[in-house]
Amino acid sequence: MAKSKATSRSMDPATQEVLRALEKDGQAVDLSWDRCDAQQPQCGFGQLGLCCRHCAMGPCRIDPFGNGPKVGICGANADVIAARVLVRMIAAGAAAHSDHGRDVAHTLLEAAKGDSDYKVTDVEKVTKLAEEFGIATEGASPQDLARQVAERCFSEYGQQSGELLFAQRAPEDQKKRWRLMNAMPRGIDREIVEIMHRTHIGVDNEYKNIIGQGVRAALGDGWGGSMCATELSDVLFGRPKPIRARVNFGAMDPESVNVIVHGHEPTLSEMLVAAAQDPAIIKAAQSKGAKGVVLSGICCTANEVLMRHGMPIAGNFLQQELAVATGAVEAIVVDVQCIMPSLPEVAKHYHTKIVSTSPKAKFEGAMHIQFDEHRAMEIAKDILTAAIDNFPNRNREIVHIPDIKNELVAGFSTENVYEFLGGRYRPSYRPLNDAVISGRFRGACAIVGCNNPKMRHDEGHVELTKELLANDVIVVTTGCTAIADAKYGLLDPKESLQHCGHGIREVCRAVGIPPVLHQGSCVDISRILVVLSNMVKEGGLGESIADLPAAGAAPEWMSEKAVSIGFYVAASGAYTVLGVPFPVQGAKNLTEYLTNGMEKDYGGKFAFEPDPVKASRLILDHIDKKRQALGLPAPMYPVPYLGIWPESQKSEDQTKAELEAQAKADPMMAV
Ligand code: BF8
Ligand code: SF4
Repeated sequence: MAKSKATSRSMDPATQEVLRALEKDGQAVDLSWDRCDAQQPQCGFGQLGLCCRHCAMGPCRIDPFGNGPKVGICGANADVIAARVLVRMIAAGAAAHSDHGRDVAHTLLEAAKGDSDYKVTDVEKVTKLAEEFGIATEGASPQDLARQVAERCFSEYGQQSGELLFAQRAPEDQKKRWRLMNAMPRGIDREIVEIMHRTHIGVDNEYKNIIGQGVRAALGDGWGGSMCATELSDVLFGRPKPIRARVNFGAMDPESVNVIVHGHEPTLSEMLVAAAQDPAIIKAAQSKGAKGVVLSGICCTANEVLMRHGMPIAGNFLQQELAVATGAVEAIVVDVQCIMPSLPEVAKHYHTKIVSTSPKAKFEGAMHIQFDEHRAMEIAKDILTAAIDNFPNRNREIVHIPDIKNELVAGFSTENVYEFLGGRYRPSYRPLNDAVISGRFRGACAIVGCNNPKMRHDEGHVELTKELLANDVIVVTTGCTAIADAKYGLLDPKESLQHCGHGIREVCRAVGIPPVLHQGSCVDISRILVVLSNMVKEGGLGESIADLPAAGAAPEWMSEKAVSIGFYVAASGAYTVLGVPFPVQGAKNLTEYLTNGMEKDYGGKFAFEPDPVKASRLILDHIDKKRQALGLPAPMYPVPYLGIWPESQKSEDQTKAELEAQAKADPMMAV
């Protein structure tokens, strides 16, 4: 028998188990890993960013070895070609996030008009947003405020000049840089359109200028479209609160109708959660011989509903086809983004119905039940009924749900992060800053992003997270990274502690939070931007995000949205380490700029490093450099990787004695 590929494809035991079961059955299900193998060797020109098909004189390609053409037919050189390709990725990514935000604004507007099944849930938040937008709040009803806030957000999309409102949340120093670089976003849509204009043949032919517009559009995503999506979702569905949940395939139930929500927008899935609790729906499921309906999720729709309702997560991006292959899923309900077109094809081997719901995202072979917020509850029930009716079609002989699941705590928002780290009696960012200043936390890192079949599933996320925790770097996370880390217990307040250094362990133990804070879906990386800005404003850690001992990482990224995220994170001042390089390495000047020169302009820059341990060293070196620049001490406790601090490390014994003394003096170990 051929050697199993399961172990090399994924580090997740549940994923491996389904892969092995498929191999054993000799089932001809084509998976992303198989298709990735079939694509090898992948085009070197594409990987290096050296091909262009922006006009019909082309396609053109540049010889990376200098033996063939050095420019395209129009004369564009490698730097221009690669920069154009890259910023078009930003345009697509920023468009995807921002359009999601626009849809949430639309839903809020309809809710405010009392014209749909949705309502304004978080009155405090909508009032705060109204104040931030300069809207008069006195005497105004929550609906009225919500309407004005939604309309104001809409106008941010179409604004032609000026500066985005949410971008004002950034530290002054960062805003100054953006203005100086002409990178302050004027309007969310405008910057995306301008990328498309500038990358048309014969327009912008200077690579740094092209990247400048990419930065501007990406900032319009992070500090605009994504932030709208996050903030308005909070208004509609409530701010997340720390909540327990389960993750991985074992969260599904072999005796129940399993429905998976997959994609990105929370609107329909919020309704599905409510509909699944309807006694009539449960009764209908029971009438077909099922125990009930179990709703779980994949990708960011899952993260949205997890954050607010503790809905279980079935898996992350690379698990979507395998969820079908458990044979136990009656329906996968999809909306937009990161949904593999292969799903209906995989589903042909099983009874699973793929139900598309967005007019923007249809799939050949899927059942389409179009979402309409005016009839949201009715549609949610229709979908669940279709799934329930499909239950008797399940082939029980092939059902294989790995009995593997983990506990996690999610639900950290910009607001409650400081409540936790600040304690109930002094909710501010001060204690968090003090923990960093004292060296109890060496620094902070945001680890985010996708899975990519070019890399061993989850390994980049999990290994990098573990390395950083061991070195007392607190981690914030979103998206598929959060799901990956959760599967290994890193979001479980107890189980995770074994991976942490002394500093993080004592804080997390005292306040009862995990050392990896799940902040939501990928649009919720906007929460991380606000947390970082608030840390700067709190004082003692420099004048801008670029001064913080902090970094960002996307170990397994694959989507264009991740390119936009990478750019708004780096251009907001954070050192950003990518496990998969941007397709630019054939363009020498551009690569040098992204990995070095752009730091001078924006405060942050990129590094490409697929090895998670090496990536952690880059991040720790960066954090240490920033600590040193701020005049901060060495990490408080011994850490496995010393970086620049070998001289000042205390011995393990010293630390132990100190810890014991401290525990006696203050059992709560106040930060
Ligand atoms: O927006 S991390 S694979 S699911 S793109 Fe997609 Fe990547 Fe997952 Fe969320 Ni984000
Ligand atoms: Fe070739 Fe220039 Fe056309 Fe690109 S824009 S395909 S490099 S001629």
